[in-house]
Amino acid sequence: MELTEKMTSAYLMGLEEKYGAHNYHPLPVVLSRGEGVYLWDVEGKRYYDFLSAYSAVNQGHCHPRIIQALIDQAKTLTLTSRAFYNDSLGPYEKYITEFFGYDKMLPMNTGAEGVETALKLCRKWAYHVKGIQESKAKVIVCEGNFHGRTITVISASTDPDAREGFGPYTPGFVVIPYNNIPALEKALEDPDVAGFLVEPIQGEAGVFVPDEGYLSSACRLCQSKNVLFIADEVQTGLARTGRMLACDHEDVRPDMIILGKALSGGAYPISAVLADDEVMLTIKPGQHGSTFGGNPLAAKVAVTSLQVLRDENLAENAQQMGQLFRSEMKKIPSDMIELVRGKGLLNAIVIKPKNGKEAWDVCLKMAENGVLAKPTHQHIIRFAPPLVITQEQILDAVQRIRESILSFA
Ligand code: IF1
Repeated sequence: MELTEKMTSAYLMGLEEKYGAHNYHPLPVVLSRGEGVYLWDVEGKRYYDFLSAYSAVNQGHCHPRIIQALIDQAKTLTLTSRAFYNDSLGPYEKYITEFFGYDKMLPMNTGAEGVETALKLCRKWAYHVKGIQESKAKVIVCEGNFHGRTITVISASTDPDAREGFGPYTPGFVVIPYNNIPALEKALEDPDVAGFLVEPIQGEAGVFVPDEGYLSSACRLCQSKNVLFIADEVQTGLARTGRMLACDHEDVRPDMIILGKALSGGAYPISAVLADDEVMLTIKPGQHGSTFGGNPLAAKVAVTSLQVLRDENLAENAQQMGQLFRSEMKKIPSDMIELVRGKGLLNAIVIKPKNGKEAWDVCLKMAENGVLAKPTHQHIIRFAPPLVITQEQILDAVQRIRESILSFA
């Protein structure tokens, strides 16, 4: 394709600089095509995608079956609103509730909306089932959490960038340290606590994997205090960590599960909350919803996205390729790599700055060498490729990462 003035990376980055809000600081790469584990920029350079749109593209970019489902339904019926029934939502609800083993599912669009929905269900359940006094319900959250960007969700955040300057904040959140059972035990002594919202692995905080047993102990403690254990699996779910849900590693069955991102394979904003009737039926007609929630296009795309995860054994592949990735990364002879951690194909390295070079510089060098990843916080680089990645691709990508890091020696 002839690169006209209009198509260069520089020109396109200039457009965003001039006409777009500056709410991100992207790596200077302008992408124009994706397929499987690969992305191409406008100049035609190919990259391994080691971010997967923050784990929304677990099935690989533009998965043929997902795209075909999108196209077929897009030509048929995209949106009816929930003022009427449609022929796709019921089958989707049946499929996903049987897939994960829950009574019901409430369909939304973004992950943050899924978290907001879970918080509203938790509060309704608190007042109508647990018997907490109206407007007194509290939800426990963890330091370092990331659950989205709405004002209520950032009211639970401890990250200054996510929350400063957006007050006044939604009350009712109790913050405890992550991966700390005694702290949870103490917080659960408050009879007004209705729920514990937690990421099975803290993604944004830097892929913090809690101690073995943390999730199961936390879930048991919540059950003993009649408090809802709410797992935010928006990033860790859908095969990313080597099991269909990260909670599956400890055989934990949360009272509520929040899904998003890869629920559509990156083709469309789709999120979902799963719960049993005691919680789900506390919300009555007219008390919650959204224009696009549960639309026929999302329903067909979500079912196909889940089928692909299962048919292609992507959790198993994530488990195996993740182990290979971590073992190969640990062989890189560089004191810039302080540690390698993660589960399945949700991994991160902590970079020790060297000669003034830090994680951002490593990511720029990796981009030069054909691997895309981005720092989370200043010194941590998250590596999360699509779960369809092969052994050969892992080894090739690690070699490029190795060259990039050793170039700072
Ligand atoms: C951004 C972070 C990741 C999430 C969990 C809910 C949501 C997210 C565990 C909300 C979304 C995205 C949001 C995006 C970047 C990315 C991110 F860096 F922000 F923190 F992945 F770690 N729960 N995470 O990770 O889902 O509303 O975005 O669909 O806001 O910069 P959403």
